[in-house]
Amino acid sequence: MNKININLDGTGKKIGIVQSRFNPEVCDGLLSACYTELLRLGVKKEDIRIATVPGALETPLILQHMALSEKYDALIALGAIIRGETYHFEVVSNESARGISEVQLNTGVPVANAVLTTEDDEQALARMLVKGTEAAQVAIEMANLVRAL
Ligand code: INI
Repeated sequence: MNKININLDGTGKKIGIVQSRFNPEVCDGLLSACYTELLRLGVKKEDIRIATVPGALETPLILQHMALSEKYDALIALGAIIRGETYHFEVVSNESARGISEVQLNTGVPVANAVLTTEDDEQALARMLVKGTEAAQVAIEMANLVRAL
């Protein structure tokens, strides 16, 4: 079988992160876990660029700019949309997820989506470290997979 192995080696990879500032405690937790994991996987500090945006709805535009710059092997979206704090939870969740998916499909640059959507703060705080760590792994795996094809 000519199956491509999962490759989590981040050596030499250039990563762009877009971090939302809405629900900052959760977003900082996501970033901290994500950054730590990227370093553990072998990405150099100087190869990680971080941009912040006001909220999850602004994230796709900045991802798109990063993707079109051709400077990055993969991108990561970090954010938190919490139902208890918004009347338009569905709009923000759906539009942000749609925009993030569109960026990767339209540009060919992988985007790991770690925009949490939860019922309340407690759920978001409980998930942020795992989600941030997973986002780093997804970004490196997808960057290596795209390169291997
Ligand atoms: N943005 C978020 O990232 N999370 C939220 O929970 C949220 N709520 O609750 O509304 C949110 N709204 C702001 C939105 O992303 C935009 O920044 C705003 O609409 C301006 O364009």
